[in-house]
Amino acid sequence: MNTAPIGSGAKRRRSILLLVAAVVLAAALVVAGWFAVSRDAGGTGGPGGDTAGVPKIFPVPQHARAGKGDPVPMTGYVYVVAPAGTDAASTAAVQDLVADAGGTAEVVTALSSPRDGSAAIHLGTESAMDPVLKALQVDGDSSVRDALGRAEGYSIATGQSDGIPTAVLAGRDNDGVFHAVQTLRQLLKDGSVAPVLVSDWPLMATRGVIEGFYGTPWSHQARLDVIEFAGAQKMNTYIYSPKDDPLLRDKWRELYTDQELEELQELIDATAANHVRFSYALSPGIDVCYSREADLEDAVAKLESLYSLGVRSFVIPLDDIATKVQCAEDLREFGAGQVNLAKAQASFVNDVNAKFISGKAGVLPLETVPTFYNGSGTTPYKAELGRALNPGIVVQWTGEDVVSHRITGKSAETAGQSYGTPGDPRSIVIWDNYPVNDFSQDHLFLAPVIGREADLHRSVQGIVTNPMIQPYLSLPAIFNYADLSWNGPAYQPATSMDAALSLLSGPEPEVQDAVRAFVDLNQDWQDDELTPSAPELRRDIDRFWAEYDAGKSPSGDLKARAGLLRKLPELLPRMAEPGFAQDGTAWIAAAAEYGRGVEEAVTMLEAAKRGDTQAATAARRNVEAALKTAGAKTQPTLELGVVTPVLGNSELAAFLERALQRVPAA
Ligand code: LTM
Repeated sequence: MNTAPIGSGAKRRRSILLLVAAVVLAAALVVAGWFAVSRDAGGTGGPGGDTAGVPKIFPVPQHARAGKGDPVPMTGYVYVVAPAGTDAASTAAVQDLVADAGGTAEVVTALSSPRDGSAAIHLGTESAMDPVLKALQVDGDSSVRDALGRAEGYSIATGQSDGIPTAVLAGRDNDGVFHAVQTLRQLLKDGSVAPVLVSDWPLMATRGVIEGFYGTPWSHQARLDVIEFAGAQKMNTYIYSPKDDPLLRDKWRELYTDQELEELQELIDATAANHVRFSYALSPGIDVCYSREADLEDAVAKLESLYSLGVRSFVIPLDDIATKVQCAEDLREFGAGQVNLAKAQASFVNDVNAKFISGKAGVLPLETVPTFYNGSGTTPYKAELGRALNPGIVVQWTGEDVVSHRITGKSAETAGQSYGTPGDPRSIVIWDNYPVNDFSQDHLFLAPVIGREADLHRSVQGIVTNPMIQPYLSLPAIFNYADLSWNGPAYQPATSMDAALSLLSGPEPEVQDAVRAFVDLNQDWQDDELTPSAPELRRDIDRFWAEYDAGKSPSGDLKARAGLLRKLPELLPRMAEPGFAQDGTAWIAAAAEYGRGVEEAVTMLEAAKRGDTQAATAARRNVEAALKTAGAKTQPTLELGVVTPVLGNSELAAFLERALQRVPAA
């Protein structure tokens, strides 16, 4: 499908990000759960005292409390104090924030004699920020020390320094500084930063997106947009692994053309600017001969070509391939059977590790996806892989199932043991197959991420989401995963989803309602207990029939919802993220048609009740026409041809059918 962007990326993205402050206010309170399965609204702010006046922040920080003193104004003259070596992207982002707030930013490396009426934002890493933290009297705060002692941690404090209102953004490292800026964006409200003390760090080291689905790979622009979105939500990983990119799989030996390298370079640069690591995944398993020197050399040459573009993270996925070795050399060297497949794969991946990864400064540990990548219990394959694979190599694992409804820490721990050796469990990254829809390309999965245990960070190195073929429709789930992986115990699915939808919708109330009505129609993810299909619509339909059958005049909720659905094609393109509507064109058109059909069905039922056969017959024809149009095949796919977009569990079609049965043709 066409996933090309609408409008100018940077401008559009900025407008989305500026809405964060409005978004976060929309979040409601909830009860925290051991499992992140609650669909109630939830809270944010983290422990650590009074949060009155502190805007909601997503991902929920570890500590956030109201600070002393006055807000720091951003509407006047603002010094952006960035000592030499401060992350350039963070400094530029702060400048933009000040400009967007209506202020004038001057970037300086140190502050002396600030002008009257000015304010300052200091940003930089720990030691450079120490004097300001001291001036604001938070240098001894235990939460600040905690944050600045952890990778990617940061603290934001406000107060008076050098005689002017001041905010400090101190990071443990440059990633931490960048994360602090993302939080600052959410703290900025009505032109000033509320007095706060935020101390924050991620609970998972790896947080991100794996473009790992079958179907049309994302467009270049979509990748750039998702990477920027992920960085703004404090994710740090984008794994480039689309199944239908021939140069990653079928033609894995082929090197990229100069033009392809240029495009990749742009992506790699974008990830760096957004403090997201670009991880390159080469999948040679389709026809690799694990013991053939030439194949090893080809794999290393391909990885080298990416290394020279600046990539420092690599994966060798071996999923969805033959479950036995395929060439005569491998049969001779390792023998047949799954244990020997594990031996052959471990030998190949170890060789890539030895020949390519080891000895290269700054390259992260190699990752692989085993051919048997789900289930936690031991098997002869896993035991052999665990024994033979270099212990430093990380395994990606999908949970107990390929698409796992629930993932627990216990199960992840067991998987670590099964893919490791006794006493030395392997480091696991969860490849989470939600909201991926390649196995159900007529559906969209817009339900919040649920069923992932809040304490998963204790058992795994990280989690990456495998998204839908539709990049922009995947943003709500990506937002959820960012929250879940940063601070699992504070993650509340409904609250996080509500914040995501507000952010993506933008400020118009009618658009916000329309987005939620559309999202309600696309909740149906395999397990009705976890993700009840179209709950709001079902409530309105049930109420309609109850009232109608009782001879009462139906309350109108269903009709109002139908009217909103009919207007979706007009309303959803007005979202702050217009890619959402473009991705969903076929589903939106079908929903609008069903909306029209429901309105006609209500008219038909009412006409029939009062004995107006002529009006009922006319409306009946319209209902039939809507059913037909909504059921048309309109969604192109890569391998399945054009399919009918399905909404939820077809509740709308079922309602129309039921209404038609009530009013037989005259
Ligand atoms: O999940 C893994 C490791 N591999 C594939 C994915 O590429 C695919 O997107 C998902 C969902 O269909 N299932 C897989 O087996």
